[in-house]
Amino acid sequence: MAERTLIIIKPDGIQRQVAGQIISRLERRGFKLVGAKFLHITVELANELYSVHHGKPFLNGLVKFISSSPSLVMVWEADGIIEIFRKMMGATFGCNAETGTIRGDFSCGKRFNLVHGSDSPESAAREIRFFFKPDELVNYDLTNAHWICGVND
Ligand code: IDP
Ligand code: MG
Repeated sequence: MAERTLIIIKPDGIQRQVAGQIISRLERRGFKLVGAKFLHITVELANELYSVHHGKPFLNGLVKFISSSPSLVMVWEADGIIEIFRKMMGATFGCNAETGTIRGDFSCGKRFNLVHGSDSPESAAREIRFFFKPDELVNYDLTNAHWICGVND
Protein backbone atom coordinates (compact mmCIF):
# COMPACT_ATOMS: atom_id res chain seq x y z
CA MET A 1 0.00 0.00 0.00
CA ALA A 2 1.22 3.49 -0.82
CA GLU A 3 1.88 6.02 1.93
CA ARG A 4 -1.08 7.83 3.50
CA THR A 5 -1.38 11.27 5.09
CA LEU A 6 -4.02 13.26 6.96
CA ILE A 7 -5.00 16.47 5.20
CA ILE A 8 -7.39 18.95 6.82
CA ILE A 9 -9.01 21.88 5.07
CA LYS A 10 -9.26 24.17 8.08
CA PRO A 11 -12.19 26.48 8.96
CA ASP A 12 -10.80 29.38 6.89
CA GLY A 13 -10.65 27.18 3.76
CA ILE A 14 -14.29 26.12 4.23
CA GLN A 15 -15.56 29.62 5.06
CA ARG A 16 -13.68 31.13 2.12
CA GLN A 17 -15.19 28.42 -0.12
CA VAL A 18 -11.88 27.33 -1.62
CA ALA A 19 -12.06 23.65 -0.57
CA GLY A 20 -12.76 22.62 -4.17
CA GLN A 21 -9.72 24.51 -5.44
CA ILE A 22 -7.52 22.82 -2.84
CA ILE A 23 -8.92 19.36 -3.60
CA SER A 24 -8.34 20.01 -7.34
CA ARG A 25 -4.63 20.40 -6.61
CA LEU A 26 -4.56 17.05 -4.77
CA GLU A 27 -6.33 15.31 -7.67
CA ARG A 28 -4.14 17.03 -10.25
CA ARG A 29 -1.02 15.75 -8.50
CA GLY A 30 -2.38 12.19 -8.76
CA PHE A 31 -3.15 11.58 -5.09
CA LYS A 32 -5.89 9.04 -4.29
CA LEU A 33 -8.67 9.93 -1.84
CA VAL A 34 -9.27 7.11 0.66
CA GLY A 35 -11.34 8.79 3.39
CA ALA A 36 -13.21 12.02 4.17
CA LYS A 37 -15.27 13.53 6.99
CA PHE A 38 -16.82 16.98 7.28
CA LEU A 39 -17.01 17.84 10.96
CA HIS A 40 -16.79 20.52 13.56
CA ILE A 41 -13.57 19.80 15.48
CA THR A 42 -14.33 20.45 19.16
CA VAL A 43 -12.02 22.22 21.62
CA GLU A 44 -11.31 18.81 23.24
CA LEU A 45 -10.42 17.16 19.91
CA ALA A 46 -8.29 20.13 18.86
CA ASN A 47 -6.33 19.99 22.12
CA GLU A 48 -5.64 16.31 21.54
CA LEU A 49 -4.81 16.68 17.85
CA TYR A 50 -2.31 19.42 18.63
CA SER A 51 -0.91 17.83 21.82
CA VAL A 52 2.64 18.27 20.43
CA HIS A 53 2.11 22.02 20.74
CA HIS A 54 1.05 22.00 24.42
CA GLY A 55 2.94 24.70 26.29
CA LYS A 56 3.54 26.81 23.16
CA PRO A 57 2.25 30.40 23.21
CA PHE A 58 0.13 29.93 20.08
CA LEU A 59 -1.77 26.81 21.28
CA ASN A 60 -4.84 28.62 22.68
CA GLY A 61 -5.31 30.71 19.55
CA LEU A 62 -4.80 27.64 17.35
CA VAL A 63 -7.40 25.60 19.26
CA LYS A 64 -9.87 28.52 19.11
CA PHE A 65 -9.33 28.85 15.34
CA ILE A 66 -9.64 25.13 14.54
CA SER A 67 -12.78 24.74 16.68
CA SER A 68 -14.45 27.93 15.39
CA SER A 69 -16.22 26.39 12.37
CA PRO A 70 -16.30 23.04 10.46
CA SER A 71 -13.29 21.44 8.77
CA LEU A 72 -12.94 18.85 6.01
CA VAL A 73 -10.73 16.01 7.27
CA MET A 74 -9.35 13.66 4.62
CA VAL A 75 -6.92 10.81 4.08
CA TRP A 76 -5.06 10.77 0.75
CA GLU A 77 -2.63 8.20 -0.60
CA ALA A 78 0.43 8.21 -2.90
CA ASP A 79 4.05 7.09 -2.72
CA GLY A 80 5.92 9.77 -0.73
CA ILE A 81 2.74 11.80 -0.15
CA ILE A 82 3.75 13.13 3.29
CA GLU A 83 6.78 14.99 1.96
CA ILE A 84 5.14 15.94 -1.34
CA PHE A 85 2.13 17.46 0.40
CA ARG A 86 4.28 19.37 2.91
CA LYS A 87 5.95 20.98 -0.13
CA MET A 88 2.56 21.69 -1.72
CA MET A 89 1.31 23.35 1.52
CA GLY A 90 4.33 25.66 1.82
CA ALA A 91 5.75 27.31 4.93
CA THR A 92 3.51 27.50 8.02
CA PHE A 93 2.64 31.19 7.60
CA GLY A 94 1.11 32.33 4.32
CA CYS A 95 3.22 35.50 4.54
CA ASN A 96 6.38 33.35 4.32
CA ALA A 97 5.10 30.66 1.94
CA GLU A 98 6.35 30.49 -1.64
CA THR A 99 3.95 31.50 -4.40
CA GLY A 100 2.72 28.31 -6.05
CA THR A 101 2.12 26.57 -2.72
CA ILE A 102 -1.39 26.36 -1.25
CA ARG A 103 -0.56 28.70 1.63
CA GLY A 104 1.46 30.98 -0.62
CA ASP A 105 -1.37 31.26 -3.13
CA PHE A 106 -4.33 31.56 -0.74
CA SER A 107 -2.96 33.38 2.30
CA CYS A 108 -0.86 36.38 3.29
CA GLY A 109 -1.47 35.87 7.00
CA LYS A 110 -0.18 33.67 9.82
CA ARG A 111 -2.38 31.26 11.79
CA PHE A 112 -5.16 31.21 9.18
CA ASN A 113 -3.26 29.04 6.71
CA LEU A 114 -6.03 26.86 5.22
CA VAL A 115 -4.51 23.39 5.45
CA HIS A 116 -2.97 20.83 7.77
CA GLY A 117 -0.75 17.99 6.57
CA SER A 118 0.91 15.31 8.71
CA ASP A 119 4.65 15.93 9.11
CA SER A 120 5.98 12.34 9.44
CA PRO A 121 4.81 8.72 9.03
CA GLU A 122 4.36 8.51 12.83
CA SER A 123 2.22 11.68 12.94
CA ALA A 124 0.21 10.47 9.94
CA ALA A 125 -0.56 7.12 11.61
CA ARG A 126 -1.59 8.85 14.85
CA GLU A 127 -3.68 11.56 13.17
CA ILE A 128 -5.43 9.12 10.81
CA ARG A 129 -6.32 6.84 13.77
CA PHE A 130 -7.58 9.89 15.61
CA PHE A 131 -10.28 10.65 13.01
CA PHE A 132 -10.96 7.35 11.19
CA LYS A 133 -11.73 3.75 12.11
CA PRO A 134 -9.91 1.30 9.78
CA ASP A 135 -13.15 0.41 7.95
CA GLU A 136 -13.83 4.08 7.19
CA LEU A 137 -10.84 4.12 4.84
CA VAL A 138 -11.81 2.82 1.42
CA ASN A 139 -9.63 0.39 -0.53
CA TYR A 140 -10.02 0.62 -4.30
CA ASP A 141 -7.91 1.05 -7.43
CA LEU A 142 -7.69 4.25 -9.42
CA THR A 143 -8.25 3.13 -12.99
CA ASN A 144 -5.67 5.63 -14.29
CA ALA A 145 -2.98 4.75 -11.70
CA HIS A 146 -0.70 3.34 -14.39
CA TRP A 147 -0.80 6.65 -16.27
CA ILE A 148 -0.04 8.64 -13.12
CA CYS A 149 2.87 6.57 -11.81
CA GLY A 150 4.21 5.23 -15.11
CA VAL A 151 6.48 2.23 -15.35
CA ASN A 152 9.72 2.78 -13.49
CA ASP A 153 12.06 0.25 -15.06
P1 IDP B 1 2.37 23.32 10.28
O1 IDP B 1 0.85 23.43 10.15
O2 IDP B 1 3.08 24.03 9.16
O3 IDP B 1 2.83 21.90 10.50
P2 IDP B 1 2.83 23.75 13.14
O4 IDP B 1 4.11 24.31 13.69
O5 IDP B 1 2.56 22.28 13.33
O6 IDP B 1 2.76 24.16 11.59
O7 IDP B 1 1.65 24.59 13.80
C1 IDP B 1 0.31 24.14 13.73
C2 IDP B 1 -0.58 25.31 13.35
O8 IDP B 1 -0.56 26.28 14.41
C3 IDP B 1 -0.14 26.10 12.12
O9 IDP B 1 -0.57 25.48 10.91
C4 IDP B 1 -0.76 27.44 12.35
O10 IDP B 1 -2.15 27.43 12.01
C5 IDP B 1 -0.62 27.58 13.85
N1 IDP B 1 0.62 28.27 14.28
C6 IDP B 1 1.87 27.78 14.30
N2 IDP B 1 2.76 28.66 14.78
C7 IDP B 1 2.04 29.76 15.10
C8 IDP B 1 2.39 31.03 15.64
O11 IDP B 1 3.54 31.33 15.97
N3 IDP B 1 1.36 31.91 15.78
C9 IDP B 1 0.08 31.60 15.45
N4 IDP B 1 -0.29 30.43 14.96
C10 IDP B 1 0.68 29.50 14.77
MG1 MG C 1 2.46 20.58 12.12
